[in-house]
Amino acid sequence: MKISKMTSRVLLGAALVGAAATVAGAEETLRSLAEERGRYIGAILNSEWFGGGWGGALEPEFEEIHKAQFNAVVAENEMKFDATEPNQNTFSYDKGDKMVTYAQENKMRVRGHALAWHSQVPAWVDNIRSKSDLLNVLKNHIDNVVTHYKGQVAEWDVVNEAINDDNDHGWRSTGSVWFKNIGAEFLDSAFVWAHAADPDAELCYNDYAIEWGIGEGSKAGFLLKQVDHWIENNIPITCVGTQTHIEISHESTPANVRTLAQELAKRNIVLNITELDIGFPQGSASSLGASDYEKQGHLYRQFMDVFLEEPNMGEFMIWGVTDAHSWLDGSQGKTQGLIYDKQYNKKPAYDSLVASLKAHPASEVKSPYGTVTPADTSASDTAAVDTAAHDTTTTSFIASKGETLGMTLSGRTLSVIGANSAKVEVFNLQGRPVFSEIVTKGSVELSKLTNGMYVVRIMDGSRAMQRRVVIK
Ligand code: 9MR
Repeated sequence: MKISKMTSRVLLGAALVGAAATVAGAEETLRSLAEERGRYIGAILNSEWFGGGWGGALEPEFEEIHKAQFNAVVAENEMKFDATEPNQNTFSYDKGDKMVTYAQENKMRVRGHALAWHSQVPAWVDNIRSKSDLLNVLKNHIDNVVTHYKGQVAEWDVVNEAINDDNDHGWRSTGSVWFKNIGAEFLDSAFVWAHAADPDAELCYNDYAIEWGIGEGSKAGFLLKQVDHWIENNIPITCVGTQTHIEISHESTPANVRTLAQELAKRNIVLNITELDIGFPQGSASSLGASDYEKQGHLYRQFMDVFLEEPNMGEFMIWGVTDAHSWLDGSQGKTQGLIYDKQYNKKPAYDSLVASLKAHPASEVKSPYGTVTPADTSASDTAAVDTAAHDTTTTSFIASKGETLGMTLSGRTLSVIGANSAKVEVFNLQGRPVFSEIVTKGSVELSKLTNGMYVVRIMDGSRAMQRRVVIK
């Protein structure tokens, strides 16, 4: 295992706390409130912002709000297959790179969306029929894209929308070049290849309509069985994304998301809300009144309540910022689903999110990214080893350079580098401690842990480091 690179976990935490510092004393925002709670709140980015589209560049308010209110981003279209590999083995990263640069400048976490998806694949892929050719294409795509963004994209939607919409709730069989020609193994392979390309990235299965309960015949019920299959077979999935494109009448969905989160928590899997919008019926905009927007706010709040109360939820991503620019009006028969109106005024939904955040004190909100929150954006430098100073009065880690502390994992033997004696702690993905020992002879056997992913923290006096490991 290489230790000459800061872990993505350090980078992510760095983004969280580093940005919190910049807003200290400044106006309270969704971002500052989420950061205090160790959570991410985000919205899409799109190339229109960077010029062109929607009849021109976006209004300046878009970017101002985006930077102030969010600490996470996802590209609306620019990291999809058709955007990143428009011609075979010719990769195009310009637009995605711009977004990553913007995210880094503004200390935001980046979600990568999406590697294996039936939609938005270029014609050259859709025309391939040979299983082995397609496996090669998918592997090459994942290798290249994930490697390009290694250490910069914290989390990938490795597979997107692969479950059928029909009531049989098997895998999507029509319209998917991947499933039709490869079969279900394309999903397993995609996770394995993404993990090989960036072992520190969180890897998600992302889908819509999994906010409809986990009962017999449900998409989420089918997904849970697949998650069990993946865990049993050491397929490196770490998270599920519930897109949550819903309508104002879908009042049961927040409770369903809670149920799904709790089921996934039993499996050590994080649940993120990845594409939230709550639309009204198309054409209704002119007749909507204050009570309608209050109702929309109430639903937004319930999602935020669930998000903050379930310890294995980490990201709350909204599929847009303002109703002036949303995919809903164009293609979904829905409208007015976001938290800013067309004139960039905050809607009741915005206030509801703030109210929910304030109602959940930071001390009571757990973070799925472990109990540790690394700071200092300088952590994005490639230091010689992962290092951090541990502040014992809080659970936060403060990254510092120039120290040498590291670890290697070989099989189940964890070796400490750069310290004669150190405390080794292992946490599951919910941040719960599962192992703790003072190591005096350089290494420790993690023999009692079940197979899976963990966060290992090593402390030697004021020096500390952590990284995610996979135990097989
Ligand atoms: O918002 C995206 C829109 O601009 C694209 O035209 C559309 C094409 O498929 O994809 C939209 O984003 C989708 C996302 O990638 C996956 N989940 C559903 C989103 C809304 O359709």
